[in-house]
Amino acid sequence: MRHEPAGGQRPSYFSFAQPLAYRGPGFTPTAQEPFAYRHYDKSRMVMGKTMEQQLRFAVCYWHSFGWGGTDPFGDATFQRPWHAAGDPMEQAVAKADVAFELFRTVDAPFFTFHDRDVAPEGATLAESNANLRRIGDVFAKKMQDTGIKLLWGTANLFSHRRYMAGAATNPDPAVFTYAAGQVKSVLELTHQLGGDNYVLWGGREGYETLLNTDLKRELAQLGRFLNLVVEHKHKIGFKGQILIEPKPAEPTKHQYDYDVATVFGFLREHGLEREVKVNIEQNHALLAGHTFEHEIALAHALGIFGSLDMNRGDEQLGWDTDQFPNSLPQLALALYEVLKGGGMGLGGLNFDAKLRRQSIDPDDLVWAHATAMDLCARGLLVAEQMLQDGALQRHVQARYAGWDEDGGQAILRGERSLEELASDVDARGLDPQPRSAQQERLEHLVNSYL
Ligand code: XLS
Ligand code: NI
Ligand code: NI
Repeated sequence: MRHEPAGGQRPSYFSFAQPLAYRGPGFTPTAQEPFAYRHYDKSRMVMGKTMEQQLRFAVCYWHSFGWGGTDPFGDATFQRPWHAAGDPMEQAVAKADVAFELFRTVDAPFFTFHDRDVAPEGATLAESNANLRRIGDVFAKKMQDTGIKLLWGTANLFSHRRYMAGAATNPDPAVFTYAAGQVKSVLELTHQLGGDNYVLWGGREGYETLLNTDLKRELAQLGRFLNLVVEHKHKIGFKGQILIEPKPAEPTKHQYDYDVATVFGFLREHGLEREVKVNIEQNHALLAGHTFEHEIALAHALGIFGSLDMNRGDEQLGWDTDQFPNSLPQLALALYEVLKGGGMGLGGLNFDAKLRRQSIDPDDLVWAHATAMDLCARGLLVAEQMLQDGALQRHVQARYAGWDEDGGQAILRGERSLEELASDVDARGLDPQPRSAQQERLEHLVNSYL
């Protein structure tokens, strides 16, 4: 059954009514209404903001509308109408129609895109940028009509063969220059569309082998590039955040933006730690050997938390499988760190997640996003409970209480030398006794909120 959109000439791509409703935890699916939100009650207040404001969900363009379902061994499985032969600009508009239909259906307030997801590459950069502008106008109109906003834009500096040896880190300065031209165009469009962030993911900013790589030069080039982006941001008056998305590897063997800690060191080196923040992705954290919550907590601690790419990896597959999130404990712990650190700010929860390639029905896109949104909402409620109950935080405070006393504070202020501390041991007869860190008890406590 297909619904006709109001006043629409085009039959709807999905079989769900728009937008999906909130019906509460007791909702029972029926044939007429197979899905409703049980937890995502967008106007419900959670720690001083509505759920919609806390979560700031975004649908990404590349996985949901760009990718055809290929994998290293197989061709496209989805066969979307806009993937068929035809005028590329007309196909881009058809794709935008369906994209906005999905945003409205699942009731996601934001979207994200790369330039090449939304508009075709032309024969020259000028032509590619003009194509992007034309789709930008289509977006502007749709955004005005629907109230849907742009969480972030980004430039694809990794698909075309000119970028095979990197964009900013390319051994050829002409490629650096070309990438600069592309980023300028997407940054300006992001600004015009009122985007809250601009993201840089350096998929090819790394190396395959050190045998042909001058690592020192490449890092310097990357720092220069980022400085140019920040300068241009200020020049055009873009008030959003510039974000780097860390990832340790893939497609390159080594990626310079390895993880949050590495990016922070890089930003310090180039004087950008107050200008640039991070967009943290669950699956990338995992590939770097961290948990998602570790990366979030560290970014908050360093003052560079920017936004989140929501997805999940697979325990058996060691690559970026970008699956939709579906583990409540994982989400709750991640959102606990977000709330504890002060919330999402200008960032949001972007579903940088793709369907499995056998999920070929249009409605699979709705199921994937809507069920992930509902689970994130549930995770947020668990995180709220964890914070409001306060037992975890009280435990941590008690554990460090000694540092809040005069002696601990004097050490931290730099008022005690190593000699003074050494003589203190004898003078005070110090004999510190270990105390249990109670991990199992705390894990039990967390499970009691789920
Ligand atoms: C790829 C990245 C990519 C960025 C945007 O692994 O996650 O999708 O989010 O370029
Ligand atoms: Ni991502
Ligand atoms: Ni990724």
